[in-house]
Amino acid sequence: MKALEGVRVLDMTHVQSGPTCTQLLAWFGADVIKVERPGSGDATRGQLRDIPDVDSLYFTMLNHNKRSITLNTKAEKGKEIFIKLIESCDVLAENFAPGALDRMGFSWERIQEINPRIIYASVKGFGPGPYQDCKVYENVAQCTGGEASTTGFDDGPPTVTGAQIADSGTGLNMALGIVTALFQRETTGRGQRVECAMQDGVLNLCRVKLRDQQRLAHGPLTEYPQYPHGKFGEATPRAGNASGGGQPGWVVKCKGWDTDPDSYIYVIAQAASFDQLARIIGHEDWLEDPEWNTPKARLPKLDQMFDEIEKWTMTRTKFEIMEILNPLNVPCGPVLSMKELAEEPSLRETGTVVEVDHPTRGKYLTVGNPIKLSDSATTVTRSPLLGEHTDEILREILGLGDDQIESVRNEGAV
Ligand code: CAO
Repeated sequence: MKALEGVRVLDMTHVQSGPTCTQLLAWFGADVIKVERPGSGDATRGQLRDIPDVDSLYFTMLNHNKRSITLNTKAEKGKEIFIKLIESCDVLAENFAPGALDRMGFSWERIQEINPRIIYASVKGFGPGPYQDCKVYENVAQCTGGEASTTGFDDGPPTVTGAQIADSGTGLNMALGIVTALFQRETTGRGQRVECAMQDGVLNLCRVKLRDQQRLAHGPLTEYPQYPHGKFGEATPRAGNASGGGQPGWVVKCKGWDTDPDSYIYVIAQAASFDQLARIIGHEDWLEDPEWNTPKARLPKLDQMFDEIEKWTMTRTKFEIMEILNPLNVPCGPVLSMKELAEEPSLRETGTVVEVDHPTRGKYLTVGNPIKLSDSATTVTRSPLLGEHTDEILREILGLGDDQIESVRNEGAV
């Protein structure tokens, strides 16, 4: 039995943030019914296509283990079917532009009237406030949530990150919100509203930068590369590759860096293992030198320290360094390319990278469930074709017969 078996989700999500959430619920065993507009479906089916007329990887990698029904929720007959689906589902998840569901005639009040036990969960770009009506995509939220202003180098522009912290990050938040609401429903018997703003989600992940904003009032941020030679302004600056924690860290070059753009490793020069690090890089002299042998003494010259570390790391590959430094308790991590991650056998073994077969695309790789439950193992199954389960759902959940299905189809509702 899967953890969420018996939970039925009416999935009105599209693009990335919402589908990330409902895919997780599906991986935990929920029956996720993806409602898509007849004809086109989720816009990502056709975006960034690598193979003509085949669902894109963008879509397939976000919609595993779901069923798809096409339904025009703006048509009268479509609304009737939608109401029946609301009645029979535990969760309604959506991430349309603000007010879209209301405009279809389905406000939270109306949804509760139809099914008081339903959990109605939404992702929006912003919470209540001046921007609440805005449409938002990933990088917009990275900019408005504090990520961009704090990422990049001091002398460069604000930088967005390749990790989809706003979309997939907020999807994770919504999944937790839904499961928590389901848990509370066990006691109250009532559903509730779950609202997740992408700006809030990004800011939550930038918590340490708001920490640093407040520390600025009490002096320079000594672990930032701006210290001691550069200037601090009024806001948390961009910290390059400096560690966000209390131990200094930086990305340094490894053997092969001049031809391989990913020949780098992140090294953390934590106090607890500094002696071992100094010895291995050939700086035993630092151990007795008061200019170097305390964290405080090293702080104003972290750039110099990492230059010395780099002289050593440039003589070894990133994997050799991993083998050498870890036994010395020096935390470090090779910069792994997507190619290396895709080929890593241990990630295949744990189901974090999975090969999936698709009827029109063939085999492709995806990222499986990053959350492993011992009693609810995840099996990743392919994403549905557009409307693949329309008849099945109309029959099974609405109890329609062949003639009725034919009739709603002729009306253009599905
Ligand atoms: N039947 C009938 N109509 C449907 C439908 C269906 N099954 N599914 C969607 N529609 C309609 C919607 O009701 C909406 O109509 P109105 O404009 O008349 O209300 C319309 O399709 C388009 O929906 P949208 O406005 O959400 O889509 P968009 O492409 O213009 O905007 C996005 C996309 C992502 C910017 C917007 O949905 C948004 O801001 N969502 C919230 C934030 C979010 O999740 N962003 C992350 C996206 S991932 O990068």
